[in-house]
Amino acid sequence: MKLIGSLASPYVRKVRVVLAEKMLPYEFELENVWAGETTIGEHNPLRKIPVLLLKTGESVYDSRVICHYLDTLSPVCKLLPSEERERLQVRCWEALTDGVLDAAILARLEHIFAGRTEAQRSQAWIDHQMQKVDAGLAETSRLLADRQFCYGNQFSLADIAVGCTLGWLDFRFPAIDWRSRHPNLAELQARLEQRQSFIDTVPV
Ligand code: GSF
Repeated sequence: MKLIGSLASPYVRKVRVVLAEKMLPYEFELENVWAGETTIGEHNPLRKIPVLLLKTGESVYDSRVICHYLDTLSPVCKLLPSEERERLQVRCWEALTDGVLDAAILARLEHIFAGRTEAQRSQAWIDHQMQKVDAGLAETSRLLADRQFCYGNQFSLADIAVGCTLGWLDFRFPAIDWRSRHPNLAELQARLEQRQSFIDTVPV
């Protein structure tokens, strides 16, 4: 398998952490989707990373689809429960925390997207997105409460997804003081950051 992605993308990081936790071998190809000469469109018409290329030549996207597929490939470190109702809960965690990322990335793009001038930038749009980030983090913290893991009594895809979101916020939005607002998320993140899979995929 070959994973196409970048070292900074939190969605790609989620997939890399899953691959590491499940001890699945893969090739990693770096791609800058923002460069004019990007060829990512050959594998994903949406021109987004991550993309997983299977040995059959098929391409798989997006990160959630990839992670759910990877979990079926090996019994090592099961990341999604086998019972459908429980799987739904883990998927909801992932949707919530990926949604925080989606909003934060839209806000960031409003600042950095090439071709956008200062005058074209909409503070109202940025505020709209950042409200979602705040509300999503508050809900994540409420759902975690005083538990050690996001879902149930063991490490799952929910923890990986939340950890990648919080790690990316530290990377791109260091001014957001989510740790003092949500000490339980800070504790979760401190535990996650000790895992080798997280250490090996710190965003740069
Ligand atoms: C989001 C992927 C994404 O936005 C997923 O895979 O989970 N729901 C998808 N990737 C970004 C890179 S990043 O911000 O992590 C991307 O490829 N953006 C290129 C574009 O043209 O939007």
